[in-house]
Amino acid sequence: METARTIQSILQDKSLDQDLQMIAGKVFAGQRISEAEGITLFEKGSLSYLGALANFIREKRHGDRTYFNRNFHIEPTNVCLYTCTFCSYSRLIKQRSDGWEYSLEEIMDIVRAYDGKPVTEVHIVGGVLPQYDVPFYEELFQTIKAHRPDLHVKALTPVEFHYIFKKAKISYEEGMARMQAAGLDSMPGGGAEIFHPEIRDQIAGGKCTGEQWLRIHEIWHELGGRSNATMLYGHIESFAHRVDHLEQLRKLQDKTGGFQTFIPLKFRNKDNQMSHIEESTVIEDLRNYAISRIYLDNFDHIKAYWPMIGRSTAQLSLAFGVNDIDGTIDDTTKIYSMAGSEEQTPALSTEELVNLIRRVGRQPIERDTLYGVIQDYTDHQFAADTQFKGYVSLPVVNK
Ligand code: V47
Ligand code: SF4
Repeated sequence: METARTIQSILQDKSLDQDLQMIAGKVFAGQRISEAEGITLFEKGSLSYLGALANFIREKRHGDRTYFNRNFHIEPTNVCLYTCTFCSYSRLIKQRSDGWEYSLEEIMDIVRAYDGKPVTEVHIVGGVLPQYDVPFYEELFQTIKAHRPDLHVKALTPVEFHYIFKKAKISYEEGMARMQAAGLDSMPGGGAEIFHPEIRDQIAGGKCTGEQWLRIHEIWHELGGRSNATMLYGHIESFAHRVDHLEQLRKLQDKTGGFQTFIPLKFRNKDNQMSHIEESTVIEDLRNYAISRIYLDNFDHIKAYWPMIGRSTAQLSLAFGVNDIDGTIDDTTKIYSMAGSEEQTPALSTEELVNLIRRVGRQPIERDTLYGVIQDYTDHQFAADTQFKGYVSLPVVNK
């Protein structure tokens, strides 16, 4: 796609705001933008301007390549002792009698249900409860690995780790080393929310702090592990809080290089304590993807999590800096359907995911969790290849 011309036309636009002009020049030259410039982008950047810059970076790094994987989720429980105001799992919202609390055997039944299916990753995350402790997770990871050694275990977040290590009276260092020895392969990006205490204390009080979240990822990276990072946006935070969050991630990434993917998570407002807050618009969602792509110059990948934003916005996001749309999921996550996402039973076959990416002119690549290429589907013909209707141009960025 002709994005270089698009960013060049921005550079030549004499009527453009001076600050935005400067930032476009930096992005074109591959230079890092400052925190103040990040805030300027949020305050003044139009959708088409941000899209042109983010797509320029995306295509410089990845061309049209767009990654997905074949995965399934296990949520051991949908009850939680914490009371995050945005979460439909919180005990304030959910009566324990409405919930599920799987035993190790029940979790293994789910793992075994995928025997013989070509999934490469299990993503395990859910609420925090006392019975899920260090010995429980050690046994769980060991049992999964003994059953299916090639299945990548992407599990838990610093929220659980902080809680279980404190309870076991062990250090983060010892705890993460034990998790790794038991079979933990990588860490998903959850629990990050907004790091700044002004916001975190109001929406996620009591669970690990922003500093603790970052420290646990740092220790994991020092052990050679890889992980993801998220940001929950579109509730009570300001643009400055979002930029502070991105800055903390960029700093840690400079130090360790252990993050693979950044996943902005749009706040969904059904059945939680912040239901009165209106959800962000699709324009704000796309602007947020684009600014994340521009700001996080040391992150390889920006992911749109389609079960949360829906398939159409996921397609659009591929023109706003996103180069990964997660996985097939197989209707195994409830976090977003319970919080009001359009995707009430999220599952896509490989063919559907491939076509979703192809229909907006990008190249679908199946990856493993660590971004090893499993298969390039660009020219792949499915047995009954009836869905792909050819490239449909996007109106905003390609003008
Ligand atoms: O930490 C909870 C978020 C996260 C709501 O690493 C909500 O590949 C919006 O982190 N509205 C967990 N968001 C999920 C997560 C994740 C998902 C997909 C891929 C990866 C990855 C990580 O979900 C929580 C919280 O920030 N969340 N409730 C809600 N109402
Ligand atoms: Fe518990 Fe996580 Fe929900 Fe907070 S976001 S209430 S820690 S499940």
